[in-house]
Amino acid sequence: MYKIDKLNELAKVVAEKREYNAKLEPRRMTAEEKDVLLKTFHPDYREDQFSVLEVGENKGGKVPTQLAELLQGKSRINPADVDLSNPDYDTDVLIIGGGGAGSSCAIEADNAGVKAMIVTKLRIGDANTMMAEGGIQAADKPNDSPAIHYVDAFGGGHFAAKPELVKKLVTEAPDAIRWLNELGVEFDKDADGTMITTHGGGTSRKRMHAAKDYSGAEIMRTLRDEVLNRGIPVIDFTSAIEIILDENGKASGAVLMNMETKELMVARAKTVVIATGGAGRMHYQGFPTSNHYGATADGLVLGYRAGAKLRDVDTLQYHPTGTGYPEQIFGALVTEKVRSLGAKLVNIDGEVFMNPLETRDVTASSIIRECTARDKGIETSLGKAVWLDTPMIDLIHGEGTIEKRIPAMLRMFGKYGIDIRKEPILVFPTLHYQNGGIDITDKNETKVENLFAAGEVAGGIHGRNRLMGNSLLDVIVFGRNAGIYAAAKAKETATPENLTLEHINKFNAELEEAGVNTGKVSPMLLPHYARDVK
Ligand code: MEZ
Repeated sequence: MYKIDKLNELAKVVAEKREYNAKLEPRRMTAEEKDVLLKTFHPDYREDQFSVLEVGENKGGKVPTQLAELLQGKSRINPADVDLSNPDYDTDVLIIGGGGAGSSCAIEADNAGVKAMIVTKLRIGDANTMMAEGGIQAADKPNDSPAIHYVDAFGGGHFAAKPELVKKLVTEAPDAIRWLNELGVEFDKDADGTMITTHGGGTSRKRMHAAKDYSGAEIMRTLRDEVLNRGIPVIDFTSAIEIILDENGKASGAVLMNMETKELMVARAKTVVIATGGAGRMHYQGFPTSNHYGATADGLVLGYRAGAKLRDVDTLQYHPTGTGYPEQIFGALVTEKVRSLGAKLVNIDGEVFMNPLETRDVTASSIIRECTARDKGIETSLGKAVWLDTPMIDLIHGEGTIEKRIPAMLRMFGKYGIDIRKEPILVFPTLHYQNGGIDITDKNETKVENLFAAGEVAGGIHGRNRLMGNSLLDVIVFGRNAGIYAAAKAKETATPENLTLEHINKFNAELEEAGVNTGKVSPMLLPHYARDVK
């Protein structure tokens, strides 16, 4: 039976070995070792948790079972009930999603001189961007280069990403940092103004730029201010529930739903950008999540029903260090920066069981192995976990480092009486990121003409595993590009006529023909434990 006193007792073992462990340099695993580890312990390899799609562009493809239920779910609307002849909104670029990608997109579309409009089911900034902690990668130091960043990111993603997307990600990274810096993001800098950079798992150079351990919140604050200061319209508490096409199958707007009144509205647009973020709140395989409340895979559903193709959606990222204890913050993110700063992962015997800066899939799998097959986890009220020896940071870098570099972590645990400067913390993997998504070109185009995608909802950038700090980077690089390309396309597109939702009838007919009835209505919009939004 789990007891707090017992935990405190076990933590003493970690303290006793701290000095010794701090000096250890655990070896990296070989490629073969990683391969076996992943196949045995990574949740992506649990075949019983996946289903094969029976309709749509990815027919025959494997996706998590909960996602299959939504992708093959019923629309929230009967197309016959929606009057498309008199749109409530008319714009050039309709951006679905008010996170980092949607906001960056809106700013660039605005720069291009077109009318852009954001629609978001919660409020602008209520997004995974806001939740990102540790930093954003960019190879902008003399010892680094986009080519080295490319090798890290492409290799870290098991060579499964689209090379042209990785190239774009890394080559445009330095400019993304410059852009954010000029917009007003308060990056950590040395006294001479040089940006402070650190390592992340799988990076061969220190290229993680951060604003303490609330980098995403700082970036989102800046982007949100910029969108609002420019007067770009933001329709909040309003979700997009279907993409509208025109008679030629081009994206031409979206059906919107007011989240409180359930009133339906129509937004007509020359181009549409899906920037709805991820899927952590699907809690695949019963995992807790580090994600924002609205991360329910909506964009995948919107895109799929309209005819877009998905890729790599059978691969999810379980961030190795979700909070394992206490209950109030179970699954909340413990930033990788904690490990970048030197804290090591330790088992019940006080043993450092791996190099803490292996890539995330490998680290998560090692922790799962420690807690299952090796039975070296620490039992809490919530299951097993391993130690992350946070006091090691001040031991290595000097007193005050934790307070200065990871104040949000100090505060988050401090609220529950845990002083991470003095005590190790308990961690276990948490559902963090959707590695795949809507298949895009290097111009953010989907398979549906005039339909673009950006940010976590887009696939192909990270392959089958994403490195720390490449997500904040992705939302900026591909968010900005989406704004540029969607605006350019809007300029050469006439106001769409003959809007239609016939593709929904067709999709329903396909489902019926295949005998698929998942009993789910989609997009989901809010987690299953939210107040009913049906
Ligand atoms: O990119 C991320 O997911 C990130 C920066 C997370 C973190 O550990 O802080």
